[in-house]
Amino acid sequence: MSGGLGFPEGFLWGASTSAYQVEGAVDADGRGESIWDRFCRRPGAVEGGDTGETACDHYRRWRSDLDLLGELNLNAYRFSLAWPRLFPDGDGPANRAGFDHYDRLIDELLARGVTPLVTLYHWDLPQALQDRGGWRSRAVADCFARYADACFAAYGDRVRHWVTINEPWIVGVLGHLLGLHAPGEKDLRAAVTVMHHLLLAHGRAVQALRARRGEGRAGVAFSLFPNYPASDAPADREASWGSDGYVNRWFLDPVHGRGYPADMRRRYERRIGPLDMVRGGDTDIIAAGSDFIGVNFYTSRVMRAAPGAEPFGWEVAPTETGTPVTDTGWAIVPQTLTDLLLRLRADYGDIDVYITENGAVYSDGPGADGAVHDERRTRFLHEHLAAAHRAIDAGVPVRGYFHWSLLDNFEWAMGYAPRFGLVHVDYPSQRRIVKDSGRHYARVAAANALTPPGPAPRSRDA
Ligand code: IFM
Repeated sequence: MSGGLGFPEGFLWGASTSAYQVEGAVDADGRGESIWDRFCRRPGAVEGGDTGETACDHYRRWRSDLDLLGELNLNAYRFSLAWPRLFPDGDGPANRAGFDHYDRLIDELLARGVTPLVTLYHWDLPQALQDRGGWRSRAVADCFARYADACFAAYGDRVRHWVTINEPWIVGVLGHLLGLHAPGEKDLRAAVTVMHHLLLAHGRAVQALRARRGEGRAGVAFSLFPNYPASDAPADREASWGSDGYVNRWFLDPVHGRGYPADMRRRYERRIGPLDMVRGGDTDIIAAGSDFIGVNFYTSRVMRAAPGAEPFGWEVAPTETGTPVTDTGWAIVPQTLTDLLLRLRADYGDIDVYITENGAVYSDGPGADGAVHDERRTRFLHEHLAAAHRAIDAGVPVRGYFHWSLLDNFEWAMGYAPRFGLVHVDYPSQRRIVKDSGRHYARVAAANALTPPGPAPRSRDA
């Protein structure tokens, strides 16, 4: 550590994307259909009828997008492999053109001195597997293990960092309980089954990675939300602890060797009966030995009791007046990231942590001078890096930070309106403009230290 607000030597400074959100080119080079291609065609499923058909055209523009990483001085890039590009039918013959695409991308990253952090599953399940039951089917966890192993075989000589599954809670709850994400189901039992199979898939993939005896390291990127009670009332404290079980412990505990938390098991059993999707030996597979915790952090939850509220009789309390929020209304309380990181070490030990996502929606676009003065994102970024730094100072082994996102992109059911990028994308022309926040981040990454957000030099078109 270089002292002051310096970060540890070798710290990974990165940005994240995911295939369906940026690649476009959904019919190119033999790619198969994904559940998101299908879901986007469902009337009313996505704001404005948007789809990932073109997105940021990253599949074709990836080289110039890597130039942007250079402009931001980043030494790491997190992206996901599109399963349907590699195995168009999910589990059938491999698609050489798909494998070649990521081969080139990985080689070019390494040639530029950028460490790839590769996500295997960021929500674009091959539709052919959905037709066989999707993640509700235990067999899909086996398909995932074969897919993961093929990726380890193809890229494991160059890729050391693997995120197996991105945000199993979101896949379960938004995709299978609330129907807001693909495949659009609304059934609590399906959600719990899916979440279990995702964790099983993670464990099976880790076993496959270990069997190769290489240097690869793997972890899950969890969507983590620190929870706080709205008051000292026992019912609110119970709501906060229960919510922590629902969104955090249900995933962290089994993956990190503690098994499913008993309080949450009871809650689910009361609602859906026996959890017979969890078979003997599963929890050992799930705990097969992750090498790091991936933290996707956006906001925290202040919880209060709400008898009758689905699914467990609690709700998120309204954000207190005066608390800053993003343009999607998510409360910004950076200290809660420090709390979360400290808690991970207290509960799960000295395991490495990567902040695999952190970011905010701000809709600022180019001004009259052609630059994007997204002062609020710069502040958000700066305050969250300071929060991570406090945890590092207290001894939490945070090894890297990946901002969500490199580019404005397809924000799932919300379409293209929410903008998360360090780089602005003008979708009709596909022109990129590095935002002021990106320039601030570039200075921090170059210094490996948190420098004060200064006046940004004029942005130029990429
Ligand atoms: O865009 C998503 C990403 O795909 C998963 N994590 C949260 C981001 C912002 O909502």
